[in-house]
Amino acid sequence: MTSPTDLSLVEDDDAQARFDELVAHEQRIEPRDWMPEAYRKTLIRQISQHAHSEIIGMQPEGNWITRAPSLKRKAILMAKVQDEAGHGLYLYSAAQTLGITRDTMTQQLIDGKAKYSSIFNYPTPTWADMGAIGWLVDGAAIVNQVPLCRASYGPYGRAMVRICKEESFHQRQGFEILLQLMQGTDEQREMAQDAVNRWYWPSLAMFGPPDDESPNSAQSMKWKIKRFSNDALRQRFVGMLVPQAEILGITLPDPELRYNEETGAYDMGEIDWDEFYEVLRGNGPCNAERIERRRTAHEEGAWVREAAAEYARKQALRAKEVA
Ligand code: BYC
Repeated sequence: MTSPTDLSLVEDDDAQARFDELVAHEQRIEPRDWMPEAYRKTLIRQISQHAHSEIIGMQPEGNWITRAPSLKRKAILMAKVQDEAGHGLYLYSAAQTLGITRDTMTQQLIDGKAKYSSIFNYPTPTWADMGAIGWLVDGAAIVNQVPLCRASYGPYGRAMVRICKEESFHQRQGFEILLQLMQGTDEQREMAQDAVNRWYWPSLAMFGPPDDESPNSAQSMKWKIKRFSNDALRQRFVGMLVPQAEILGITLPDPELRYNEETGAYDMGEIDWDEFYEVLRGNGPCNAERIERRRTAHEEGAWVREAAAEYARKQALRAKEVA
């Protein structure tokens, strides 16, 4: 005789087989589908961290909106920062389909319990930082995120398609800021080079720890959430930067960087992984400031959330009265 527990095991086995088959055949897993608990958890982890990165990522650039050097630059920068807010919202929505609420994710962020990209814990002291962020940070984001458009989880992959389109505009605007500075005065060229010197290594670290120290990669690749390893994407990024740096006339600050004919890839110097882990532990130059700013904005925005909820309540009441 089969007990109820045995039956649920049989069901789970069938569901697991169906899930495996969908993933193997490049089909999408949708919110209504059964999925292993570990797959759900991994997605919530990655998508919520990604959403937080977009939201915190508004701060380093937001710093320059009121000080942009021209009306045109200000309008472009404002549009870009608004795009980041939009990316955060698509991603929070995708994460919500997995059974976590936006309130919970926000609370985790402002309590300092959630991770977000290490890159946004560095300061933006000059206008050239807007160029370096666009060229390097958004450039890294594109290389990392284009493969995520094919992530096995439907809502995540679809959100990434829209995000990647906007990221390419972001990357170009950064490149163009640097290009203009590099065609300017000696002082402007120095400012551009200095910004690239400061953002280059942290942008390489954005791809995550080396493959042999990346605990999540193997499983995420089996599930087809990630399609390439951290090191493979980092390598692709450097290959993309070298010819662009030549056009800009900017030097990438790695004396060990050279093309290796045998491997067909660039050899590069060692990333400062101690610095990376320190930033992840909350000890980067701007971690505390970023979280504090987010917490304040959340608290100061409470009246907007309350007003929206009250408006929705009144609308629902009115609809009921009419019916
Ligand atoms: N910063 O096993 P691993 C943007 C963590 S948004 C902080 O390799 P995984 C943009 C990792 O979470 C940029 N933490 O992990 C926005 C894990 O910790 P937990 C964000 C990092 O998930 C505005 C541990 O280290 N992009 O571009 O397989 C303006 C071990 O790592 C970082 C995304 O989120 C880091 N850099 O791979 C402009 C893309 N790297 O969770 C631009 C989506 C690693 O086990 N995410 N960690 O405690 C991904 O592709 C992957 O999550 C990662 C890491 C490649 C980042």
